Parts: sequence; structure tokens; C-alpha cells
Amino acid sequence: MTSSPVDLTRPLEEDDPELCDLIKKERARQFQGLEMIASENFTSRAVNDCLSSCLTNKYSEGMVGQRYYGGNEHIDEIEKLCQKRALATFHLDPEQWGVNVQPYSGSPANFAVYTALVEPHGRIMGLDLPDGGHLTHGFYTATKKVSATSIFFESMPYKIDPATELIDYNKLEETARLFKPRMIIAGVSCYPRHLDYKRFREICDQNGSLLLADMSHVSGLVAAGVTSDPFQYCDVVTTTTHKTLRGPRSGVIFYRRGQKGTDKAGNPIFYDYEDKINQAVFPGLQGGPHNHQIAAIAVAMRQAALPAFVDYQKQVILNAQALAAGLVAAGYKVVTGGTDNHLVWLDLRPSGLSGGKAEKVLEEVAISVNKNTVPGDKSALNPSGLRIGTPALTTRGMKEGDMKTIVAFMDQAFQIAKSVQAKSGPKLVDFKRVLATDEFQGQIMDLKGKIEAYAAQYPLPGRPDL
Ligand code: DSN
Repeated sequence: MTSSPVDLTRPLEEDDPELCDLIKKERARQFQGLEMIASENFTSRAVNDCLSSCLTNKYSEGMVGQRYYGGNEHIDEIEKLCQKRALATFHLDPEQWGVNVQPYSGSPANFAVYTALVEPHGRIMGLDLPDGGHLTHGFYTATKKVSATSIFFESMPYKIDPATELIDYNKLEETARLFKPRMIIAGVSCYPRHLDYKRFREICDQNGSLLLADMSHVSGLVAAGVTSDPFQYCDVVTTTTHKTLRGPRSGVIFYRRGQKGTDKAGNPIFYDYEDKINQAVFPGLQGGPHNHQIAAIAVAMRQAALPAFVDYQKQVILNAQALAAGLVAAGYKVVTGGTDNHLVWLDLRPSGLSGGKAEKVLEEVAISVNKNTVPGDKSALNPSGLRIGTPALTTRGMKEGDMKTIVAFMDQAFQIAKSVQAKSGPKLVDFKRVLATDEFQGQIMDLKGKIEAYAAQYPLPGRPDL
């Protein structure tokens, strides 16, 4: 018996209606709700087009002009264009900075940098995870090395000063003097203030340490010139491309190149990061570059260099500040009292709610945020706060007035959460059980209806169908 050939030209809707239906449901969820996860955004139709293009078919291990496979003449042009745009978007001189656009995302980008520039079990310092750092900057507990950065390298966290809720640069300086790290990472996953890269540089110079900025969260703000600039002070800068930068899910590594200075005899000394980083990405850690992602980064970088992108990033910050101010006015505690960037860090301890319960109630009323530790939390498993971001809603066109409305929605959700907790007691499992009862589902559905009607006023970019 012969089988009938699969029609490889059918659109998803016809080829796989079951899967297509799930994607449509997710698109509807994104459209109907309020996406306020600080690391998320809505990318453009043009970026989506690259991601679903023929570029996904091609293997191209190696660098531009030096591939291990044939047929890469167009891929080379695409990767070159992406590199050129990435450097231009961040106002970098190609004589002084190079860029690798092949990392699959931020975690592989960071690991490639450590692999390239820190010897195995070499020392790394990053902001502690419970204080707003990222897993890839190192994380371990009393019983477990959680992050691969802590398994394969020796990581030492620096922390936030509990009194100011700001990075404790003095303490970092003191610890770095003792620990003598090979690399210090200036980077955050949840921190609402500008980073002092100059101070990081000074501490690095005191100890012969390299300075890596992981600007993933704020790279869109950096491109727009509305936050502090890591390139002025850092040796290497990594970023994801899908957060404030509003591109595809991917990662990029910028590294210094060219002349570093002169030795005592007056001979030039050159940076040696380029080959080490390129070789750590491939063949060290990755196989073929994801060319559809690289093309999509090129598109996003072009968009990020347009004047409208500066307006967008300014609005992202204005919205976050309006959100923070509204929450404070409504009686909530915002870590550091406000924000300079795209996120608000909410401490729910004074409100008597946990991050998990608040996240759950907001999810039920179609507001997506994530629970997050706050300074002083004892366990990363039971965080006391929320991280709330404005990049995605700003992309949909929302402004400060909308943030006021959203604060009112959130306040109503938190009041429901408090009533639920009064009945359920402290355990999350009991909280979820009581929340699911008719008594509370009526209030939840009512609020959800209002929020979905509100969100639906704002268009969603990207493909109109999927
Ligand atoms: N998941 C991203 C974030 O939310 O910050 C980074 O891994």
C-alpha cells in the first residue's frame, strides 16, 4: 500500500488544526489580557515573518565567510547585516567593538562568555538571585549548586543594601577585594534603578577583574539612550533580544576589540576576546546558528535605531513610573520607592499577601506578572513580591492614564486575594481551593470581564492570525 504524500505547502490552519487552534488561543490570551511580565514584549510582524521564513532550513556552522557547509552566500550577507546593525544601534565603532549574533538566547550567551574568558572553576561575582540577579550570574543554596554558572565556576554573590534597597557597591568592593574574581557581572533580572557601571569598572580595576554587563532587561533602554550606558565601561556586553529590545527570542554578545593600550616599552596591546568568544559559541557550546533568529534580530536592530524607538522607550519608563506612583498612592510598598526603568518591584509583605497568591489572583483576572523575591526574603521558593513591567503594554499603545486604571484593577484583585486568604489561611494550596469556589469566582469573572474589555481596545502587533 502506498501512502499519499504529505502536502508540504498547506498553511498550519489546514495542516494541523489542532496545534493551530492552541496557538490561536494563546494569541487571544495575549490580546485579551494585560501582559505585564517585565521581560516580555510584543514583537513586530516583520520580526515574525523572519522567524517563519526559509532561513530555518539552513545550516551555517562557522563565522561569516568561513562556514563548514556550502550554500551560505545569502546567510553570510544576512549575518553581516545583523552584525552591522547591532553595532550601529548601540553606536559602536566596529574598530573597537565586535559582535557575535549567534547565541541562541541570553543564557547560552552568558555561558559562552564565561567559557571564553574565565578558566574552569574561575571566580565570578553576580547580583544575588533573591536580590534581583539572574540565575546565569550564579546561584547556589546551602545544599545545592543550582545554576551551571555555580557548578562549573566558583560564584560569589553581591547583594542589595537592605536599608536603601540599592546595590551595595561598598560591600561589593570589600568582597571583591577578598575574592579577587576573574569577572564581575553588572546585570539584573529585577532591579528598578540605573546601574553604576563606572563604579563596577573601578571595582574591577582594583582587582584585575573583567567587567561583563548583561543588559538583557534594559537593552532597549540602552539603545534609546534613556538609561546608563554599559559600553562606556565594560569589556563584554551580553543581551537577549526579545525584552525591551522587542526582537525575536535570541542572544547577542558584544566584545571589545582592537588596541587596548601599550605595554611599558610602548608596544601596543590588543584585546583578545574576539576569537575566544567566537570559538566558545561555536564549536564550544553551539551547533548551527539559528539563521531565522539572526535575520529577525537584524530587523529588530533596524527598528531600534529609529527615532520612534526612543519615544517608545521614554514611554515605557513613564508608564513604569506612573504604575509605581499609583501603587504607592494606593498604599502598596514599591521596592526603592519607585523606578528608573521598565519595571516595578512590589513588596507585598506589608499587604499580608505572598507573591504566589498575588500572581495567581492576577492571572485569574487576565493580568500576567511574576512572583519575585524582594530584598530580605529568606527563600527564593516563597517570594514575597511581584515584578511588574510595562514594555509589552507600551508597545500596544498604553500611556500613564492606562497605568492608573491598571493600578485600580490590581488593587481590586488584591482585595479579593485578601478576602480569600482570610478564609483559606496561609497555605497556597488552600488559597487556590478557596479562590476556585463560586463565592470568589463571581468576583473574579466580573473583574476579568472588565480587564479584558479594557485590553481589547489596544491592538496587538505581529501576525494578525497567529
Ligand atoms: N526569564 C527572563 C526574565 O524574566 O528575566 C530571564 O531569564
